[in-house]
Parts: sequence; C-alpha cells; structure tokens
Amino acid sequence: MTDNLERIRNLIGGDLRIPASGNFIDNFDPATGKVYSLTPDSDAADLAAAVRAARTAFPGWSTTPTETRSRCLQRIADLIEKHTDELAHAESVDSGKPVSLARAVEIPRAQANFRFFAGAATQFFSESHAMEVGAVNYTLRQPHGIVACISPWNLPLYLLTWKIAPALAAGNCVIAKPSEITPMTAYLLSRLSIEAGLPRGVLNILHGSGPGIGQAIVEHPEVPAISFTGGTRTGAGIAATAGPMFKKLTLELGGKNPNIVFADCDWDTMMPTSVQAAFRNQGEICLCGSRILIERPVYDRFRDEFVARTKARIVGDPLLEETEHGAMVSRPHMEKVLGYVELARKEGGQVLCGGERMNIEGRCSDGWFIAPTVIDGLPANCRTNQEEIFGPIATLIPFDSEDEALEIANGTPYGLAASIWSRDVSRCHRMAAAVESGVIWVNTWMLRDLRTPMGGMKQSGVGREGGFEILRFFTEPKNVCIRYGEQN
Ligand code: TXE
Repeated sequence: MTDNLERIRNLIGGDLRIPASGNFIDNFDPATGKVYSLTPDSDAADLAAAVRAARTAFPGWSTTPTETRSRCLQRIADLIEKHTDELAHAESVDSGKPVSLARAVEIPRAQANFRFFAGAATQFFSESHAMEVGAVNYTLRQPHGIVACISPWNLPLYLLTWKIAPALAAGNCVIAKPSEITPMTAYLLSRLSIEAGLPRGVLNILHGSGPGIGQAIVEHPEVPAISFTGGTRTGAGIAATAGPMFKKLTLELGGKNPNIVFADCDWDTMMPTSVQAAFRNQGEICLCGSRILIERPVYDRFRDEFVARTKARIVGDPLLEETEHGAMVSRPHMEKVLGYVELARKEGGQVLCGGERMNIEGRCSDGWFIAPTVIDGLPANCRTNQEEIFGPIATLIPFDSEDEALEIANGTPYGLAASIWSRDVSRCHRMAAAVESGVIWVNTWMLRDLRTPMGGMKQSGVGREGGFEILRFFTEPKNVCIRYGEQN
C-alpha cells in the first residue's frame, strides 16, 4: 500500500518532477525497517531533460559575476540554517543516525560547506609568471560546463553539499545523484535551492539507482568532470568508464584507518576520542578509526577501559535525544557487518562486547541495530583487519615498536586517514611522514580546516576534495602566454 507515502521528486530545470517512467524505489526508515517514502527510479529520459536544462543554464550561470553566485550560495546556507531541525529529523529518519548527531554535526556542516565555498570563490586566485624575454603567462581558469556530483548514504547532505557548493561556486552547472538509500535531505535541498532563487537548470538532482541513472550520468558525453564519494569497488567501475572518455575525476573511497596509541599519550583525551572515532555514526564514516593499534605496555588498560566505554554507549531510537548509536543504514548493510563478526570469529578473534543484532523495544523493534563491537586476538593481516567493514566494529592490535606500528598501519590496501597519539612531538612528526594516509590527525580526530584538501591514497581514492583543491578541480586551467618583447 504505497498511495499515502511521500513521493520524492527530481529537481530538473528548476522544477520538482516525478520520474519520466513513473517508477519509484522503496525508501526505508532503518530504525523501523519499514518503507516510509518512495524515491524516483530515474532513467535516460530524466537525464536528457536534466542535461538540456543544464546546457541552457550554463552560459548565463558561468558568466554571472562571482559575487552574485556567492550571494546565491549564501542564501542557500541561510535556508539550511533556518531549517536545521527539519533537515536533521529527515536525515535521522533516512539514515538511522541519532538526530542529535545530525543536528550537531551533519546539517551545520552542510551549511558551512555553502558558506565556505561562497567565500572561497571570491578569494580564488590564479597564477601568472613573467618571462625575461618579455612575455607574461597567466593561468585562465574556466568552469567545465555540466559536472556530476555523486554522493553516498553515510553523510548524505554533508557530502552532497561538499561537492555541489564548489561546483556551483566555480560557475558550473550540476547534475547531482544522491544515494538511493538516503535521498530525503537531497530532496529537501532541492526545495531550498528553488526558494533561494538559484537560476533554473543550474542545479539538477536526479534520484535513483547507481547502476541505473548513476552509470548513465557517468557515461554521458556532455559531463566532462565527475566528483564521486562511495565504495572503492564502485569507484573503480566509474574510473573504468570515465578513463577512456578522458573525464576528470575525484574519487573519495573507502578506508581501514589506523588509530595508533602510544603509552605516553594524553590518556584522558585519547580515550573518549578513540571511542568516538570508532563508533560515531555507527562506524559508518570513511574516516573512522576502526583498527586501534596500542603500544603493548598499556594494551590491557586500554582494552578494559575501551570495552567499558563501548558497553556504556546508548543504543536506541535515533529520534530520542539521549541516543548515541542508531540503526545501520539498510538491511543488506546490517547483514554485511554481522557477516564480518562471524568472519572475525572464524579468523580466531575474541568478541569482547557487542557482535550481535540488538532488539530495541517499542517502535524500533523491527529496526536494523548492531551493538557497538570490540574484537581482539586477530592477526594484522586477516581479512577482518584488511577489509573495510563500515560499521560499529573496532579491532584492537598490540605493537611493540614504532616500526611495527607503521608496518601494521600501512599494511592494508587503503590509505585514507590515521590518528597518532603521543606526547613526543618528534615521534608524531616522524610517524606522520611515514604513515600512508592522505589525512593524519595527531592527538585528535575529525578536526578539519575547510581550506585543507581531503582525500586518500592507494585504494582510498584519487584526487582531493575540499578547500581550494576542489575549486581547482571544478575549473579547466588554460595557460595563456602573451609576448610583448621584441620577437627574436
Ligand atoms: O556505496 P556505493 P554503497 C563504502 C562502504 C560501503 C560500500 C558500499 O564500505 O559498505 O562503500 O556502499 C552511486 N555509476 N562506502 O553501496 O555503491 C550510488 O547510487 C555511478 C564508503 O552505499 O559506492 C551512490 O549514490 N554511480 C564511502 C554512490 O554511488 C553509482 C561512503 C555510492 O554508492 C554506481 C559510502 C555506478 N555504477 C560507502 N554505482 C566513503 N568513502 O565515505 C553506485 N553508484
């Protein structure tokens, strides 16, 4: 019975439209396990309409003064700020995360993304180089045209706006494809962008499956640049499509991030932060510190305190203010994560707490909840310690030296983020230089200056998002050399 369910709409050419095919995908509330709305199952006809709208809008938008574009992005930020509670509630229902987390972090960061790039675009500099022969070279940066922004389900509005804002600020028109698993806040953003007066066709948001409309967007010949965040396997598939078409790509992919704890660290800061790094958003953040490497002299102390704090986390209805740990985003994802607990046991791991599906009383009795889980006794090179699980599972691994810590930390196919905890400043600089990660935190986690580039190495991605780096990505640089001296 779907007649009374809300039907999410695409944003095409400034209008909210149902998909051309009339087909929709069920959208679940992870806390109840029930369908609560319907998502467009968009196809080539919807994409063609979006490309037409973007193509029509591009000449006007790309020549709009940067100050004017900046004010438009600021208006969107103002509306996100005004609707923070509504957006936080929508994100919590859509993703299963605690509403308190969405209200405190995700939604304010979506607002900050628009504000930052509204400002950065007006401060964006270009390069020039004078030559002794009497010539000057300058780099002319121009928007690509129609760019694709494809985002995942874990931080749906945060990561979508982190792509859309710089793309628009640089003068491009955007075709965005949010995850079909968490479409709601992207739909609400569509409505806010109309209210903010964003010119028609500048931003188009198409909902639907990855292999369906997502793949069609990646393949479209009028889309020369793609910014993607998602799984490593999906990223590889997108690169295989985009490579032969010479498209520009940023791929922000998975991680298996080490959290390296030395005995001399500031314990009172390290411990609560390590719990947050492991379990925030139910461990569904690519930057989570899911492999915790502990110097052996403090291993037992760490294990006992970390397990006690993990057991104390409040798991429950994501809409309750006291909840710290909500539902997994989907049934398949819950089953994937539980599968890794079984794998860990087979690989010789000891489940010190959690490790099972939780039954929450009341309206969430059919929801997809996994207790925060701590496992030790596993070798560093087993699958559980090598593969991205993307859930509330932390593994503890002891080490006896800096060299051993580095070997374990760098011993996976990923290289996204790492934390290092020590009071020895020289050691921290030594380790930061040697750890193979694109983001290194020392005595902290998830502290970000929006001006800095963010992204990973190895199988964690290609290119960088954030800061002026992503503004450069969303522009095509031309070098213009003008000779004014005597021709030889
Ligand atoms: O991501 P997908 P999923 C990891 C995490 C997770 C795994 C799979 O380990 O378990 O990836 O998650 C769209 N052409 N991360 O399935 O499939 C898709 O519709 C174009 C880490 O959610 O990568 C969605 O909008 N688009 C990551 C987006 O890509 C395609 C955060 C991501 O979906 C497509 C999320 C295609 N062929 C998951 N196939 C991080 N780094 O933060 C899918 N999509």
